[in-house]
Amino acid sequence: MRKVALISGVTGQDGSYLAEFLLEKGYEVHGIKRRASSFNTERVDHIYEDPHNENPHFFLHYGDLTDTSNLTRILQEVQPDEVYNLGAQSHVAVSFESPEYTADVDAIGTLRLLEAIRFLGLEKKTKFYQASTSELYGLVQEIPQRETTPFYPRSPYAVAKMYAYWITVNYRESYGIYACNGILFNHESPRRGETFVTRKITRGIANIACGLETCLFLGNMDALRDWGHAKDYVRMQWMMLQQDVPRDFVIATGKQISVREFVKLAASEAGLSIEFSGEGIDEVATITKINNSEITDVDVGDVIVRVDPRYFRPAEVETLLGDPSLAKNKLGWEPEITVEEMCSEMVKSDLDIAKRHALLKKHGFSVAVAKE
Ligand code: NDP
Ligand code: GDR
Repeated sequence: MRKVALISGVTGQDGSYLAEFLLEKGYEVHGIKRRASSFNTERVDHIYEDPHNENPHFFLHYGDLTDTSNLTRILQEVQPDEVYNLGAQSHVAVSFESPEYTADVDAIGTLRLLEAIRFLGLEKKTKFYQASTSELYGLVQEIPQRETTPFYPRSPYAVAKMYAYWITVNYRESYGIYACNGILFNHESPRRGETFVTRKITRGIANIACGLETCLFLGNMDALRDWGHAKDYVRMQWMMLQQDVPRDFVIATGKQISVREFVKLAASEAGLSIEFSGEGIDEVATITKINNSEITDVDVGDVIVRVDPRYFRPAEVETLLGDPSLAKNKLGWEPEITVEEMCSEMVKSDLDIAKRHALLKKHGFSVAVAKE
């Protein structure tokens, strides 16, 4: 009998990598996708299977974390061995704009899934993974952060995720559900949403190198993050559900760099040496050398990064650095991809896209370049 997994947020970065990973392990994978006015399955289109095929392994269900009856019906139909709750309004800055919706999806959405497990009597059958976050540490109380570090959330997103963290612990302790939290630090990939800072940077640099944009506008460049690769992190999500006893783990690389350093890394991957100068909102990055003969649309001396205070957050998380020792000691998990390798993969992928867009533009087709 093959195992059955249900993934909320299957159309997102992690959901798509996790679905691939579980399919390779022989699972039957069910994903929840939201109804949208245009296609939103780009990240999973390559694993889509015609449901008319004999013995398909991958299924998509319309659903929403704000809809209790819908979630309960999907769980009843699928009878999953494992539920991965990855669905969320996952953008910290957006959570300040839409705090109530973020709480509904990220906090109460988690409760709805756990209640559905209980209501359907699946407590002994279904294991539950909750996508918790390093944002819980917020205003950092200890460096590096580990499983025992106190939480101090700094955004509506983080506060909602704190509810989700504790309701997961509570349902484990109250009803004996195999439920656990992966406290994941930032993880990225070429599939990262375009408005998170790493992808915004790799995409912006690629667009600049191909003459599609002239300047990248960023917020707080001093922020320090512990950045890993999503592929390493979804492997750990699965490992956490394969233990005898459920437990919460910090997943991180144990290294941190600033947003500014990530910009330098991305520029250098694209063949541009840059230097930062100025302070505060006047800080800029200027090209000092061009190391790639294919780049003809920019010159030495061009300013390609500026600060836009619009991207500052009402409350910022300045520094995050995780201690993944427990995951290493108890599960044998270690990240395999470094931040440099990840940045290189992201820049290459965004350069391919930008080159294609530049070609389209040259031949008279309009190309939308999102600025967020
Ligand atoms: P993404 O933003 O890429 O994906 C989020 C997914 O949730 C998408 O599939 C999205 O659907 C779906 N979603 C959003 N709102 C709803 C809703 N109301 N009902 C159902 N589904 C919804 O996030 P990631 O893949 O990067 O992250 C996965 C999870 O891990 C999230 O919960 C995030 O908060 C958490 N996390 C992420 C970290 C990271 O660094 N990436 C670190 C720590 C935690 P659609 O495609 O239609 O928008
Ligand atoms: P984060 O990721 O808030 O850590 O949440 P994000 O990439 O959005 O920001 C990281 C840091 O970069 C600073 N920053 C900018 N951020 C964005 N998005 N855009 C900018 O222009 C910009 N300039 C500077 C931010 O202020 C911040 O300090 C991510 C999400 O995936 C969450 O879902 C997840 O829980 C956490 O990581 C761990």
